[in-house]
Amino acid sequence: MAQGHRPDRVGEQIRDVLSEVLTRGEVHDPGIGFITLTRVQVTSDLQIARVFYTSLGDPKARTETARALDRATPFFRRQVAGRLRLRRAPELEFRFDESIENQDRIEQRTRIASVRRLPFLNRIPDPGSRIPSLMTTTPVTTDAAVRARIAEEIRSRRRFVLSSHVRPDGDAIGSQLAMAFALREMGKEARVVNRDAPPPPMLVSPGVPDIVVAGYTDDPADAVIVMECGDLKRTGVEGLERGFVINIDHHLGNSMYGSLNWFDATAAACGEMVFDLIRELRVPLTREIATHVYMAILTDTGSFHYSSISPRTFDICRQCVEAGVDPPAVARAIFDSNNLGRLKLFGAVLSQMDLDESGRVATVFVDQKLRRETGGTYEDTEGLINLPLTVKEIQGVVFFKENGPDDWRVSMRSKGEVDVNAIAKEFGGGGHKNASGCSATGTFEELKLVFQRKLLEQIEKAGNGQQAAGSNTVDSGQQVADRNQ
Ligand SMILES: [Mn+2]
Repeated sequence: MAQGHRPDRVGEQIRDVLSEVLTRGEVHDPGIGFITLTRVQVTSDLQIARVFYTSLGDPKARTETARALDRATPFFRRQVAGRLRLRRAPELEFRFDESIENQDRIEQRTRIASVRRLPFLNRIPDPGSRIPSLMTTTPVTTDAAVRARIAEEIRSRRRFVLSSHVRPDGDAIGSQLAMAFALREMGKEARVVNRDAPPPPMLVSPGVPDIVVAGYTDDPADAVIVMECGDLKRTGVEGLERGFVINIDHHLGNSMYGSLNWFDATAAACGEMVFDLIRELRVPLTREIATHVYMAILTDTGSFHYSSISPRTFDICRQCVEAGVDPPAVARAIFDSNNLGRLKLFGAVLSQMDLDESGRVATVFVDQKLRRETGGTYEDTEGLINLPLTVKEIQGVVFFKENGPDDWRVSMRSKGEVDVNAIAKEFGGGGHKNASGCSATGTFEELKLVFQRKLLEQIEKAGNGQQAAGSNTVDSGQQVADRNQ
């Protein structure tokens, strides 16, 4: 492949990059459907690359695919330029491969490949190695395809361990318990293993008593399903890595650690994905399952506040309510179950809130001293960070929690286009655009100035925080983003 003349070589490289991008599910446009790249033809001046593909489906689906590819073209081109280190990547033109002969061949391969279970799909190729050439002639996975694969694996296995991130939130607990109830409906065995106990408001949830709180498991069963967790290490549960791991998540930066990876950043909650999977498994939507899905969505959208909400979110919720969920009861259980220590802690933290000179960046902190005085815990600070954002002028919040001397957990929230994920990434953390976290060391006073400055920079980049009234949008998974540290 390294030989041959340059346009051919570049064509093959482009095909490899695009296959990889598609296979790893980096494009989240369901319109793309189930496509196969057949060949890439590059003009001799390297200006244009024609990317030929086939797709399975009717003419309507084909049109959709063509449109989706059009929309994604700038993204693909950036990927090509970045990965092949080209100063100027060729223009990409996607073309449906009309050759019937080719179509037959592909369909045949599809069948063969699915029997062989495409072992390399959804695995990150070793960065040092070439992408297997087979990949370029194999159907790429899309959300629907990988979900179908996961369903197939679940049907063929009997015992499951379910896990999620440390300090689980509503989406973690909701997704896991919905899945656990669904698996049990199928007559399977499901064990939920988390390093930390569920937060107090979720303790009323049916199924919580079955959660095993442990940092180790010596029995990864027939498969491990990790939901709502960006990296396997973040489960805090050792021993899971010895199992067949199914990774289902919606966090940007998911490390694709599973034997099967289903990643969908467009989901407002991991619970949405779990819902779709349960439907795929044709498990009836019982009240227990529906309640946990609803809880996941309610909490991960900040009670339906955030920009990640889509029509799909409400469609799922509608089905949950039809299945017997009682929304006011769930809301009361989750939001109106504070303890007094938490309320006092909120009061103490907010009374010490600091605003920068612009009045647009708020800083709050909790140290050990404050915690002791109010009798609250760090878990009690959940949700506190969102309160400063209810002030119209405030565009970003930094929340410092003291881990130890000069050692802080830093959580950030922002509105609209203000990107706090960019700041968190500088410190080795991450999350979402409007909700991110990291760790930092230093004195509170110096860190406060550093983060205030960085947030102000992001606010200015986003257009001085000049936003339309009512654009108080915070991304999903915001409680989780705190923990992405
Ligand atoms: Mn989530």
